[in-house]
Amino acid sequence: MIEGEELYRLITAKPEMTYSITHTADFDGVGSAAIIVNYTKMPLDHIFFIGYTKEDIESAHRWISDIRPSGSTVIFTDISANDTLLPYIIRLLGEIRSNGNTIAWIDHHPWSDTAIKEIREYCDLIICGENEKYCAAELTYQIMSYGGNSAEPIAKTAHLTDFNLRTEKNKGLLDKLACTITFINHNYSGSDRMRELRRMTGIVSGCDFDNEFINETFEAYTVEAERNLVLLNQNAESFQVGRYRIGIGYGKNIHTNAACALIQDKLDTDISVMIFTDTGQISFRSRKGVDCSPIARAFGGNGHPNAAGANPERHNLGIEEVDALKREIVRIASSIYAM
Ligand SMILES: [Mn+2]
Repeated sequence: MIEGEELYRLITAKPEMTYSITHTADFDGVGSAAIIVNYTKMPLDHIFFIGYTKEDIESAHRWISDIRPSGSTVIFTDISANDTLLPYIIRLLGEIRSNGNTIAWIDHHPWSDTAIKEIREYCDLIICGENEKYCAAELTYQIMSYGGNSAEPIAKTAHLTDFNLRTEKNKGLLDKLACTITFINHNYSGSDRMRELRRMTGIVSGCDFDNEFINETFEAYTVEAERNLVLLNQNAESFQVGRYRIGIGYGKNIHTNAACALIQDKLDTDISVMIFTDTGQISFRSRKGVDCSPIARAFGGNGHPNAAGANPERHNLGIEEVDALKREIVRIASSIYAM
């Protein structure tokens, strides 16, 4: 094991031998990589963005296998390791490790004891487990701030987005950043998606949140989202499960928070569920005091008590598949909450 300061010295001394694998879906993931870039000036094409599916872990594995780094440092940020993914993660870490690289893993999601025990074996530095105070970007910043506080605005902004601390004053900025990332993830795929996310990360690394690229991408999102929110408003429906009212809607190209907020506002739900028909992602949000994460875990996902997600390996869902999924969500929720 190494200390944070040693990691900082290692990667700032050798930015060209530093690699970042980070979460694709939100500002915490992008911000974590941006903080590393802020201090190291590492090349942007050394960043790889993934979600929480087996395919994602395998694509990161192919990326690393092609590069074959040795004597380098690979930092995972904001990536949750659930038990379903564990065998794929272990294989990836095994390969990185066998080439004499250093591995750091910085996360704030709940992990199982098995995941912690097994992944720890492969890591030189590991911060993991549910963290009620800090998101991944803040944990990354705490390590990197040996080099000063130049990335503080990134860490602070990530905290506000990840803990959903929107206010009248900051929501313009938070929504813009979150929705820009949503737009890139939904409208690009493969190497195009990587290119756009790296570009965004480069901009964010300079704390330039009012950048033209971000503003224009957000504008494009807004145009699309207006149409998509109208459709969601039409299809969202609610189910009474035990003492909770659960709202479920479907659609695509909408930021999860916006989609779930619409479902909650329309149907006065305790738990709101959004099914993304293109990616197959299922997102859960719940009122304070209601823990929605067990449903996500039942679908092989993970998350926090009030914000969780799962990504069953199905894409481009048709209406029958959406209906079947809704029935399955209600059935699973009944077994969790009914009493
Ligand atoms: Mn996060």
